[in-house]
Amino acid sequence: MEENFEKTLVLIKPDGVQRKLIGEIIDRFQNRGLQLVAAKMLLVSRELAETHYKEHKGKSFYNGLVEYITSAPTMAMVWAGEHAIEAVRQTVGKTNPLEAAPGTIRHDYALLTSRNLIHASDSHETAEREIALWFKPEEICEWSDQHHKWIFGKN
Ligand code: 3AN
Repeated sequence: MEENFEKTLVLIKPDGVQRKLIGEIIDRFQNRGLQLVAAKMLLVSRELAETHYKEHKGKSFYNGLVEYITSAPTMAMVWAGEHAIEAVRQTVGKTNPLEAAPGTIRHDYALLTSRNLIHASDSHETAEREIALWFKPEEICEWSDQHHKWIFGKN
């Protein structure tokens, strides 16, 4: 496996699920060449939400953030590929949808930071911790992607 091959956690938060954007969001990552290796829909418990967002505890938006993520089902996924962490963050766009570049998911489908549709891991350490928090090892499906050499080929 290439040295830059990474896995990253992506959550389609309750606004994305309710607004029927799951297909569109999955399409964007797949079209880019990323590989889906785990997926499940769940109603997030308060405990999971608080652990996931623990670095925001004490901030003005923390309680609202926990309410939001636990309010309706979330679609949790793991995406893989070379530089997947950076590539996913780029496709998602900046935290504030008004600052997100045109063509990014947050720009194209959202207007407010408090309803910005997606969570994506922001570093190697975070990705590792978050994948382990949301998925059991046996829920991650390592499969051989036949398009791999056409997406990650080197000349
Ligand atoms: P990102 O999701 O882009 O990594 P973080 O980690 O700074 O951004 O924030 C996590 C989540 O907290 C955001 N996706 C958003 O839902 C919420 N959030 C962050 N800042 C604010 C804010 N100022 N007001 C409301 N919600 C916020």
